[in-house]
Amino acid sequence: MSRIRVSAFRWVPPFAQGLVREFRVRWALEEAGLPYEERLIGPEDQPSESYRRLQPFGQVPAYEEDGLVMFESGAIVLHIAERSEALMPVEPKARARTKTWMFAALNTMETPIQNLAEVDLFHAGEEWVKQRRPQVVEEVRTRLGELGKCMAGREYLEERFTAGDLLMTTVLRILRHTELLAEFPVLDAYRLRCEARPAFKKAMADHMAPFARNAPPSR
Ligand SMILES: N[C@@H](CCC(=O)N[C@@H](CS)C(=O)NCC(=O)O)C(=O)O
Repeated sequence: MSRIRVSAFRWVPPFAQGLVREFRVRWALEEAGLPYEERLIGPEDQPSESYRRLQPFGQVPAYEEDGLVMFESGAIVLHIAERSEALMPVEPKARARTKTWMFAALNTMETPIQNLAEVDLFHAGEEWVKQRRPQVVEEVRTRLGELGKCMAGREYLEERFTAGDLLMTTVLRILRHTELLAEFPVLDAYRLRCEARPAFKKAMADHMAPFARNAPPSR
């Protein structure tokens, strides 16, 4: 069996805990039943030459497997999904649809949702935010409304859980600091359905464990 290693932050502030992108990879590996090790890093590692060889932008996740090095959570999840029926059906059209939803999650949905997270979590209270935020919220609402229509009467984006749902759930979770998802009960129920999966829970416990161990002493 191949030896897989995934980079993760040793510690992040509470607002980011549960949202760091390496969680997607942990969840995919759990769904696929593939064991892995974590490579915990800190701010001192991010600019280092050795880490940049794994992740050119100094971010997490980086993924190592038998001499293969990958970065970008979406590409890594795709790599795992391509050899796991738990994440991607075998039938060619169903595979193409799975990939379609993976890109929709990361491109169409995550872009406006991440914009809102940036505004709220990194720039709260700044003068320009007062002007810009209402428009950003409307962009998110529009996309949630459209996705909600696709999900009406369905349990998953396609006939069964796939890597598309995995990525979509991790994107919808970014809105947890707002009430926006609650405006679309079908989407909130969908998120909860995906989060109830045993693989999600195991991956989340493993994602959170280093933060508890490495929390800075409170001042
Ligand atoms: N598109 C990248 C984004 C990765 C990313 O934004 N990682 C964040 C944590 S969620 C990070 O490492 N931030 C630190 C930094 O950018 O310096 C992916 O999906 O892998």
